[in-house]
Amino acid sequence: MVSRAKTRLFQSEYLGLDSASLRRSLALRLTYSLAKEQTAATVHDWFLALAYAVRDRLTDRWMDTQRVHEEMDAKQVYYLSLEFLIGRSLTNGLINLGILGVVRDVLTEAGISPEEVLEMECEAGLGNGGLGRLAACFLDSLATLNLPGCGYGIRYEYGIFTQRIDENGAQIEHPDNWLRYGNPWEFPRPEILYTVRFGGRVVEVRDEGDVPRSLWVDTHDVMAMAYDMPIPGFCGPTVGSLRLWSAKASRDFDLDYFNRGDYIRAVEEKNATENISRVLYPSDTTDVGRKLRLRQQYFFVSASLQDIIKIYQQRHTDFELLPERAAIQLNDTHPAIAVAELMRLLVDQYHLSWGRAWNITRRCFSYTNHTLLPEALETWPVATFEALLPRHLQIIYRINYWLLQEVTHHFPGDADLLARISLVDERNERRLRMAHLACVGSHHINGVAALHTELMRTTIFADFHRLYPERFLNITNGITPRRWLLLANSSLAVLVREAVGKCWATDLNLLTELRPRAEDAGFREEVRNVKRANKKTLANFIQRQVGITIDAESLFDVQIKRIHEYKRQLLNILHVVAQYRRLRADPGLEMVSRTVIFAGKAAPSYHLAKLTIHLINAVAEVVNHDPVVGGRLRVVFLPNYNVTLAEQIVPAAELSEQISTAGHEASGTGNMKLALNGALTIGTLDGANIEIRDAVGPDHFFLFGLTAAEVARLRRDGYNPWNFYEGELRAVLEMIAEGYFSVTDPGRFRPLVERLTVGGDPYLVLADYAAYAACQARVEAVYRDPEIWTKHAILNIAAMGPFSSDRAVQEYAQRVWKVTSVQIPQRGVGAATTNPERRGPSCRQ
Ligand code: 26Q
Repeated sequence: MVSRAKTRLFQSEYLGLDSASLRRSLALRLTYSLAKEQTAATVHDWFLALAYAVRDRLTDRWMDTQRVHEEMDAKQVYYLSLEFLIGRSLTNGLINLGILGVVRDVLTEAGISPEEVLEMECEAGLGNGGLGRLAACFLDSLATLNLPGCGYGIRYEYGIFTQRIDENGAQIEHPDNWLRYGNPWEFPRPEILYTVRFGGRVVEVRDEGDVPRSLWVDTHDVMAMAYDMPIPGFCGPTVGSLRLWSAKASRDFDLDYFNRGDYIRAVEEKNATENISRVLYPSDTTDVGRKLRLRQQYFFVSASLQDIIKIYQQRHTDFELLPERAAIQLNDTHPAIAVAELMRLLVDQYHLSWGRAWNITRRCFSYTNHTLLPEALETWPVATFEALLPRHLQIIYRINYWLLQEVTHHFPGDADLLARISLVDERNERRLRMAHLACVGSHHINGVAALHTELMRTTIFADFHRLYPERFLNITNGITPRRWLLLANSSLAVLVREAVGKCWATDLNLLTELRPRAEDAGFREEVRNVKRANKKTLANFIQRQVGITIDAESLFDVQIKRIHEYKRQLLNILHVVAQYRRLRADPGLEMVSRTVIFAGKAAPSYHLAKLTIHLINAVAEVVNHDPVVGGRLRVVFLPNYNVTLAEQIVPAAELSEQISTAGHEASGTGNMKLALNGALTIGTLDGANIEIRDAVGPDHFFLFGLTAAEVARLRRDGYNPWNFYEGELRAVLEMIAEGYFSVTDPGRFRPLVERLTVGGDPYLVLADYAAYAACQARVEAVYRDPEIWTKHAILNIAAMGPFSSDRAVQEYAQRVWKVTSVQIPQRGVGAATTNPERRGPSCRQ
């Protein structure tokens, strides 16, 4: 065995953070990992060589982190999520190691363009949107705050689909084959392998002590194999982990067919089994009753819990202490089956009594809800569930029995309450309510913004709140300032550092020190210059991507998010059409020149969302080519919205569209990213908009529209969109319905107009239209004065401290998980001798 001291010596020689060490690493990696001469290396080879060089420098810290956590038997956070929308890792790794600048120089000296190299990376798009990106921001914060923890999810072979726009302007989905060229960030762990069972039946037996036991037999077994990714903290010693499971057919399963001589059948079965981890479901509402989705959920939950227990058992024999060593967070109901699975493991496998097992289980889990939309609340038909997980169904029934006993005890004689709270929805086809399972099995239940939590307490979970009021709490979402400011907008980051010092990236509340600078004309000028440069960069990008020439001096008005009716991209595009009509009616009209930028994916089966994309592109086609407009209005739909694209758009945005129907957007996090980068928000009183507005002050936020209470009242009293079908709005809707933007197929967009009229306009687009248009007029007036606009922008940035994911994660750690940070000794020798700068404070940049 080589001692750790010797290893460190090796590291100090080879894995330094100075340019000489990095140069040597790149050369070694090109030769020995890629077998390429420098002269023959492709840009992608350089990308891989650099990724390996970065990875090597994270690995020792990563192993230290794991060893120290193990030695200390530290309580760990296990973040269970079906989605982790990580994005690219290379720039993030370089920044967190503090070597982005050095590496740029090394590559440039070698005649390689650093930008081209960084562009080679395929992003890890293992999520649909906000919930998945939140999981990624939280992992970044966990590591940066030195909190012991690990994410668990699925290593999808195909992430969220690649969106292309066809020549007509419609969305086409392509598979996201992100692993095609290899993934330098993952460490396959073929030895970390668990069996996950499906199907079969349950037999009741008695063991040697005459104790009744349930045996789950005749199952179809799938193996879960671990792939680990390092998650570097920012300029600190901790490197956290993300463990993703991949499905592998079990060998026995194959052999059955092989032995019967059916080779083809054996291969087909193997593929079918491994389909479990093949693809991410590209929907952000329930893909109802999809069996594969339930398989995915149970697959990753079972593997993760087995892993958590194995880790626990390295130091403990008695399960009593499990809740003191493991805090398991359920990211929405997608992993809620974990409640039944932990019970099964404790009772069936480890022979704990039901009562003890339940007590332990309940103290391990906590649950975050991310949506109030009824169609997004997961339920499974009992029949589907029983076929796949018969033992879990029994366990859920037993949990339900005790739950209903408890309800009866506290609220005797209330049959309606029992029916509402039951884990089984008995109306129509019997279905299991996963949110109820998550609630009953968790010690804390949180919403993701103040309004959302309040609505949870008073609407969807009102009954649970009555039963368990102490379990409910709010933790407003946050975003990592490292990726969303330091990485995405380095020139603004430089200004911020000059103004408030270098620690802002780990102490975002320091941004409040920018407030007085709103009055400083010189600073305003600098902020404006940064924004102008970012806008030029985005304008060039748009030119290259979609061939549209835009005026870099125009107002960059941005709506970037999943396409969904409640997010109301239609409200925005209706207003664009209205502006276009005004220009046609009065070609000499004086208006602020605007570029309205959209990006976002629609679920492949969500027809109205896809049609909305089509409409946006159709309007763009007409508006952008009409000489009457003369550059005063441009509409751009940027295809394939993902983390990487967001990093390009966000720094250039000036107006942030957060216009969901009040009461529908649980939190939103794009709103935070845009405000942090100096965009002003036009928004409703929904989700975290409310808290953002409170933080920046009402004078620096463009508010419009009905409140959640007004929305509820209007719906209750009978909302009639025809009451708003008049004037300019009516003319706009008629233009769309009559085929102005679809001359070859005049009826194409009629379903959208019908949805807003005869269809009842479920998200109150027409009701809010007039207020929105009036608010946009106020936006225009303010934009005419760049000094005032910039003042508002600076005050927005200054108020973003509370929206750091560090604050959010810190709240979870203290209020929910009860975990504390663990100091990992800084690697004295390795890094420090070669780069004395690394001894500096942890917030060094
Ligand atoms: C469920 C069943 C079947 C298939 C897919 C799904 C599914 C997948 C993803 C359901 C929901 C999601 C994602 C939801 C989501 O992203 N919610 C967003 O979470 C953010 C983080 O809390 C909030 O900021 C957003 O407001 C919320 O919409």
